[in-house]
Amino acid sequence: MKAIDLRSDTVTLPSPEMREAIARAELGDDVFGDDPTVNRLQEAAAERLGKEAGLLVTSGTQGNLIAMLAHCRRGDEVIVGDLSHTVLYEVGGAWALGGLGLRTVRNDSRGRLDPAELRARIRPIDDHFPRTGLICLENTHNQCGGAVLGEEDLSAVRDVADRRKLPLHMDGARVFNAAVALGVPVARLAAYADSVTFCLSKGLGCPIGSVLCGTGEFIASARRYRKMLGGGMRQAGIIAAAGLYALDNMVDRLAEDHANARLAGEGLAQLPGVQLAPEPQTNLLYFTVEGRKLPEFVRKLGEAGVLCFDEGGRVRWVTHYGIERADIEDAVERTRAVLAAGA
Ligand code: TLP
Repeated sequence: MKAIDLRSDTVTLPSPEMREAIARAELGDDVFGDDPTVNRLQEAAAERLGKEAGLLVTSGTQGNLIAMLAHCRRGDEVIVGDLSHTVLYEVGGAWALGGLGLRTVRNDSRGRLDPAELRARIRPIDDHFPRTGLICLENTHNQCGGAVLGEEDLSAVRDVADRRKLPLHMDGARVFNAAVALGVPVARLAAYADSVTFCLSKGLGCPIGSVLCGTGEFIASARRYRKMLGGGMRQAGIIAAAGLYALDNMVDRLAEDHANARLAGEGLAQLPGVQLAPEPQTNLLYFTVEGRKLPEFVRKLGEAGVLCFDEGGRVRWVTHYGIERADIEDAVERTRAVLAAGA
């Protein structure tokens, strides 16, 4: 039985063409700035996002932490959504390594921040308070079901940031999914943020890496923090070659992943007790199953060859390169059988 791995879009394996690009990559020592492939990726990524410069980093977590360090001073507070990946899943790096506080604002069900609530969380200038140093947004929003923040949502937050003269960072781990879902160039979304991290290792199908983009001055500072965090890599063109290939060849196909998530949603919604939570907008699909113990249900799905996670009361399926329409149909049928067997 073929395993259908829906745990994350991070499980994607490089395509034969991507492996070919990796094998052919021209290399140098990137800590000396000598790796031509890394340099090309950083330029291509920055151009694509409409920013001055880019920096290849090891992961989305490292990119977000570097952005917080480079925008803020020790002791500052960073405002983040209460359901953001940064506050939930990045090991508290901002606190532990940066001496930065994370101050949360409620994310609504679509991953948005209410401008009035956001304004109220920004600290007044006062000797008693930490300084607010940065606002962060997440697009697409993982815990909010892969929800897309559109230009209106982004501009509302940008407006608050501008009025309070605060920088805005976007955790755009899946920002290309957002752009494809909206049918706009990714630069349109990136334009609302001073810095953006996007992941190569998720829907874009690369084995490793993320790129942080921003102004030239910001990236120069980010580069120092990357080194401090042990992220100065050497012949990293091996990684960058995959990224360059992905920017040219793996972006438009994200629409297939979105269509597959919708297909999965339609199939699952027909099954007894299954409730989508919420309707999928991109490649992430969350659902609840009434009257079942989820850890047990997810274990039974695994035994049936449908690999996925129980994310605190919801099941998550993620569609990605390597998962075809037929796999989704199969996964829904296997789920139907698991439910019928009473798991
Ligand atoms: N998300 C992973 C897990 O950590 C949960 C996943 O499978 O979805 N921002 C967002 C919005 C993310 O979803 C992730 C990874 C990251 C940042 C961190 O990226 P990495 O894993 O490269 O550090």
